[in-house]
Amino acid sequence: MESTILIIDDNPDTIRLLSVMLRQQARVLFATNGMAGLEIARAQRPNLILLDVQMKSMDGFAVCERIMADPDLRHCPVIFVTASGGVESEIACLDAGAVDFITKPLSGPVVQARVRTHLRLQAALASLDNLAHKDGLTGLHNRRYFDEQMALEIARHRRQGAALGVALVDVDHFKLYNDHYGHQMGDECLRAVAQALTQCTRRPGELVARYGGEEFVVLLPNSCEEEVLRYGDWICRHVAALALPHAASPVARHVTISAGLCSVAPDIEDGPASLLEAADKALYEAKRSGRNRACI
Ligand code: GH3
Ligand code: MG
Ligand code: MG
Ligand code: MG
Repeated sequence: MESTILIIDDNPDTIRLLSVMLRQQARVLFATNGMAGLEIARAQRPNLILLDVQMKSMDGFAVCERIMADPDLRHCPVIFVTASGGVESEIACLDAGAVDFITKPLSGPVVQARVRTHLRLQAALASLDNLAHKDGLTGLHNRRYFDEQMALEIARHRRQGAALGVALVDVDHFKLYNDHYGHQMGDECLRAVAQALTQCTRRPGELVARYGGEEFVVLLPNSCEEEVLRYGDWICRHVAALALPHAASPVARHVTISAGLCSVAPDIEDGPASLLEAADKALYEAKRSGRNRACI
């Protein structure tokens, strides 16, 4: 896939020059001031940013600081483009969080070589990040990522005194599914359930992850008991409505899920374990009372 580079520079001549140098290597976007650059970066998620140091309204250091403070952008490498060489300016650029800097006057081969190196590094890091945080079978986030996010969300909800919801989802009689249809079809079924759960996300901040085996977990920020229950009913109905055949199921002729829910305004005592434990108890109740349902 083609890489995207964003050039932020207040001098149109520099933008033109850099665009010509880089257009063989990547799709090039540009902005002529910091604010516009940040907006484009958030919308387009470039693979690399070339950032002018001296700009009128907001200088390159201020732009870089905002990039580094933005969780969605801070993994995007920044190369400063600076007129003033010298040790101090180089150190200032690297201290600001840039991966590299290029000094003017610009040399085509130097710009291309540095950009090539950093695009390669960025791609390698992105693929490592993907391996560390995604589940290979379903493409959902994995448990490691979920645990990290849940700890952050608990801290945030505790500060704000807001209710945080959790749903533990488990496919009903999945062992019988595998026994009847084979492991490969079982994998397909897990992918379909994962996709259905993703379709049921409504708000930004909701996170669906594969918790392990045929279990999924959903983090529902700012959700009270009533909202969490509504969500639980919805996903159970949505998965049942896929009508994936499950001839061996004692519950229905198709694949169903059970969901264990909880919603609390976390206090000092509540860590991830206590919320998950509450959801797990509710899941047990959903299983015990007949499956294909959500309990809280
Ligand atoms: P219950 O309704 O009580 O949840 O019954 P169950 O059969 O779903 O529960 P159980 O824990 O006995 O079985 C889970 C099964 O899920 C067993 C395991 O082989 C299967 N499983 C776990 N991970 C995978 C996977 O990645 N692919 C496939 N195909 N099967 C998996
Ligand atoms: Mg400038
Ligand atoms: Mg299970
Ligand atoms: Mg199960």
